[in-house]
Amino acid sequence: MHVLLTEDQELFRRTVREFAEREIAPVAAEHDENETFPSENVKKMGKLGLMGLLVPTEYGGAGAGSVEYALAMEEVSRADAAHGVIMSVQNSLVAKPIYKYGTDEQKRDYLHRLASGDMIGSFCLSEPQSGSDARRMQTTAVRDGDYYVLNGTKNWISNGGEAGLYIVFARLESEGEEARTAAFLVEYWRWGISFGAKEKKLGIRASATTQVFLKDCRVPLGHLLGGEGDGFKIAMSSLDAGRIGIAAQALGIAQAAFDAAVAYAKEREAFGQPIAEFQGIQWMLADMHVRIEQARLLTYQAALLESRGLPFAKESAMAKLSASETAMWVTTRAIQIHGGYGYSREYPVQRYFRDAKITEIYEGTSEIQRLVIARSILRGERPTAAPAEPAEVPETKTPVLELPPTPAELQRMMAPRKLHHVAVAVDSVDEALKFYRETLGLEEVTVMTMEDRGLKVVLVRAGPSEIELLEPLDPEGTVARFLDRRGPGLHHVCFEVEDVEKSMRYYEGRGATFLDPVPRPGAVGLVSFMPPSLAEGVLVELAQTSGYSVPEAPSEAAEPEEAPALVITQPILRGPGGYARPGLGSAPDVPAWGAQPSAAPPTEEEAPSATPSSSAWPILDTAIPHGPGGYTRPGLVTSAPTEGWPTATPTGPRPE
Ligand code: COS
Repeated sequence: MHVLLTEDQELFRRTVREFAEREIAPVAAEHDENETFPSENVKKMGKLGLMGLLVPTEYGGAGAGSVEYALAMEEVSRADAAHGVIMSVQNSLVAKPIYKYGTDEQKRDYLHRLASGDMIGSFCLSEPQSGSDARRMQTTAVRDGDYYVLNGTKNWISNGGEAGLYIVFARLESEGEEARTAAFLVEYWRWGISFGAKEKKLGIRASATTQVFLKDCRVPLGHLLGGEGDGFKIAMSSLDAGRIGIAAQALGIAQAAFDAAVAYAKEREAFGQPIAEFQGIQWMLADMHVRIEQARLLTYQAALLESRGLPFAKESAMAKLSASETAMWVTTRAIQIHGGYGYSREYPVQRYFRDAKITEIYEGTSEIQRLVIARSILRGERPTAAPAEPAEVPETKTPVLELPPTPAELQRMMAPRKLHHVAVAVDSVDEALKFYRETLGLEEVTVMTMEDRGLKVVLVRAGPSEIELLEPLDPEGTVARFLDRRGPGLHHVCFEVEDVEKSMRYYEGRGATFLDPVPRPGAVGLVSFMPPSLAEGVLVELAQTSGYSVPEAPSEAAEPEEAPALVITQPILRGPGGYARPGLGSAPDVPAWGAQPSAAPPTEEEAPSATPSSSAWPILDTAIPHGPGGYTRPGLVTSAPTEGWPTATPTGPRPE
């Protein structure tokens, strides 16, 4: 654990590292090679909270401080510096100045969207003729009624063309007065803003860098950030904080190169031993490590000062100067250690080297950092205070990030925990229970009547799983219809899952469907059914049993009435599904399920598990008035023998 960090901050760092190694590192080379903006990953970063780390929670951000921001920047940039710059511009150059200097309305309008990553931000200060000498900007803003009209060209604009919101700095043109500067919030869709082609850069090639053109671009007065005349100071104070992020970005690049160099040195052999055994390599690695740690201490120092509301402009310049020069130094040596392989684009170390260079240039060159440090030494702690700074530093916290699970973790999480029960549709639960109790010696755990579903349900414990006996009370219910069509037997299998709703969404993503769009209360918990068409004719139930209490069984269910004595007047034979039941006689031909010409088509829930062979089973040829459970079903209501398999769905009240 680093001496300047808390345990929570270390945990936070580990989470970001895991995310970056999983989501960013694997695609970094491809985005670099193709110079493509990593939009998908930006969305994921937004979801995790990285795009709004510095935005207070009241505006939908993570409410983190500068230290967490530095940690996240380092870890993201260790995987890919281009992702790092997208995140740094968003946080320190756009969201933070809006929070610091924006009106309530501006905060409300933009911070939530920036924090979620739905909107990307961009900071437009540099111009073709002014980079380091930022005060010489030529872009103008002229007030015209309720609008400012902006004209000019901005250069090297990170997130250019990808961003939805641009903070544009401009000189206010007003006659007779000394030129003052101002900052404006300009959305991408405003008339008069346009973007140049993507710059062809040496490094951070996945990030978008373009020119931004402003041609008579009208922005409402309410889009002025801070006051008239505050522009340069807002830019400077934003860059002070931004430089902590760039220092951390450089650290991440250096760390990635160092890690690669150590691994390679241990693996690569020369003159009969791993090159890590040579003192020349060892000293290089030692020096690289020391310089990285020096830069890290300076970076954390600047971040700590900022998060405590103390002056930090000099320290952030020192951190950026040190870390960026370290990144160049370390990546150069990392390539040297890799030898010829280091020069090949097959290895990532050359990307680190190319990416490192920009950290010595943007958000103030190394020369500007030296100038800021020297001025601070010679003139005092910091320049005149930035405008409209809030007196208090907002309270920050180390966010607990929730990493989305990996596909393998997700599969493990969503996998059925166990077979919860096998459900059997029966004519009489009491009769069936006799068998389970008396013959198999199993005991029922629950007996309940589910009025709303027209069912009597008994659960019998059988080892770690259960058997669910379903007796229809409602003649129109699905179980009654199931019995009518198929007779007693397997109705469904039920798997226990941790969270049935999440499982539904997960399995839907894998092509499954459910009978209900959302889970419903069932006998064993919150449940949802997959239609039999999915699993070779078997209805599959998912049940979330934890955190769900089974409705109390009505008192009569506690002491179940004696089942009405079964009067078997007909020989017990087999139905078309092969089940044995009273009252079914034999008959030579049974049409197959799908072949019943006038039968109502089985619903998904009651569909048969398999098509029985038409010749295998004898047919119902005599009728009984109703099933022993007392419900009416087709083919059982008439006293006259029926022709073939029943075709009508019963109607009318259930016989008492
Ligand atoms: N925070 C707040 N205010 C600041 C400030 C800071 N860090 N730095 C300067 N200011 C204020 C000063 O206090 C001064 O205010 P007053 O006019 O009220 O006295 C005003 O800004 C001008 O300051 P200064 O005279 O120091 O400005 P300079 O033009 O001499 O230069 C440097 C300042 C060189 C430090 C500045 O231009 C700079 O940082 N340039 C680099 C810009 C940069 O990083 N570009 C990259 C673009 S982003 S990729």
